[in-house]
Amino acid sequence: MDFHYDDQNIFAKILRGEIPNSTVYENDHALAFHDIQPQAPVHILVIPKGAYMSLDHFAAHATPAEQAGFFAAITAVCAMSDVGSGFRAIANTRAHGAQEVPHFHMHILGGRPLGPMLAM
Ligand code: DGP
Repeated sequence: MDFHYDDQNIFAKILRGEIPNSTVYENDHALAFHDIQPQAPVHILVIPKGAYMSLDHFAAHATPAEQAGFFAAITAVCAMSDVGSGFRAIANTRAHGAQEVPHFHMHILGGRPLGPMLAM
């Protein structure tokens, strides 16, 4: 797989401070912020600070420290959000996954029953 990263994507601009965001958590390797178009009472995006375009790119090439930092951010976001009754983590990937922003991000959705995984 040829993972091409476009550094003009909107999340790269957020990481460079060119566009504001509503940060909920940050560490050396990851940033978490509220989705601008929330689809549930909890809708937080967790992104790595490194230049990875997708989950499979991140899983294949991120360092152990980057991967640990990313999952520490997931842990923190879940601990500080209303997701004790459950949540959904989604990583839309490339065209068939309907990925709009080509910087790896995990959606954390919760705060209400979310229904079936896919609309048929
Ligand atoms: P997707 O790439 O399809 O997994 O979803 C991208 C998500 O990013 C979508 O739910 C809306 C959100 N989004 C797009 N632009 C911005 C932005 O400028 N700020 C924030 N906070 N979220 C954004």
